[in-house]
Amino acid sequence: MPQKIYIIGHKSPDLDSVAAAISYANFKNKQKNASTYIPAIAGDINQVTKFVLNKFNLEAPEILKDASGKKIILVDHNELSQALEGIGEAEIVEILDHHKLNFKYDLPIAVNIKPWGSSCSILTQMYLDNNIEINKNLAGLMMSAILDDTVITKSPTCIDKDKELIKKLAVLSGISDWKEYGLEMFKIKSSVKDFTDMEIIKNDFKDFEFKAGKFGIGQVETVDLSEFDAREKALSETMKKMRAKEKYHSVILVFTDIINEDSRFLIVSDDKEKIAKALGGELKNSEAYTSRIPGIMSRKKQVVPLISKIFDK
Ligand SMILES: [Mn+2]
Repeated sequence: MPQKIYIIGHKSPDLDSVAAAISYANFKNKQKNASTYIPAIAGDINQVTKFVLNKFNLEAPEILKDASGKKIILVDHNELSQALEGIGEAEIVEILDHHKLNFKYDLPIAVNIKPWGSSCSILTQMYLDNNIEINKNLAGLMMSAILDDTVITKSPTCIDKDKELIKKLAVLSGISDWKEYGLEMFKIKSSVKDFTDMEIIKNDFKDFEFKAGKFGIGQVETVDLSEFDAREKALSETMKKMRAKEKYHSVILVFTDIINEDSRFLIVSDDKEKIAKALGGELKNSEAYTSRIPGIMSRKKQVVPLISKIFDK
């Protein structure tokens, strides 16, 4: 029996973490080796992932609830606080990622981290370098993930390599106008009217361990920020409950307007003034909404470094 190795992205899976698991498992299974690679996800897929999988006739990977005793390849994350349950009792065999490294392990393992716009950019380049065919649907999936992570190339995390790969994948997938297609994706991401407050918060939410404590930072990328005006009080109440229950130092929700290319923040913390200041903004009202902060679009490259500068020393 070939041994099974699961390839899995982070909790609250976004499109890139799902697409990276699917495309890396396919890549590995195309190569001659004794193992079977199984794409997996650490939770339910979000609405844009559903749309993209459906569009390209692909199935959602199986949900893996517990990693204990399993062989695991982590994609699109390396901080164990973001990984699925039981990861401490799993055998991690490899990491492929594009986030800051915060990982310690007792054994030598293969680590492939590049400061590129998405995990699927790294994977697309690996397919090209190894002359492995990228079929139409896989090309569409990986292109969609790069467009999602780079906010249709507008994010400061997007590099020239990402743009080059998007163009190649656009040809392979038969989607000629990738910008228009990207906007269609982001309109789907923005439609959260039917979501509960908790669903909005948890839709794209990550934990970060800083010296001051655990921060939970969620992000909503939208084409219309005003959709959230009426919900700010309810959202902050839910975040307060979450903070108490799960012992967060702070819970922050980032609302990013991808058209205006700015963000505003809802902050639940004893240090909300300090956090708003660290982000370059100020608190607007009692619900701790900041003013719009121009140019801030990336949690990874802007929000987390600005906060860790103050709270991780
Ligand atoms: Mn990613």
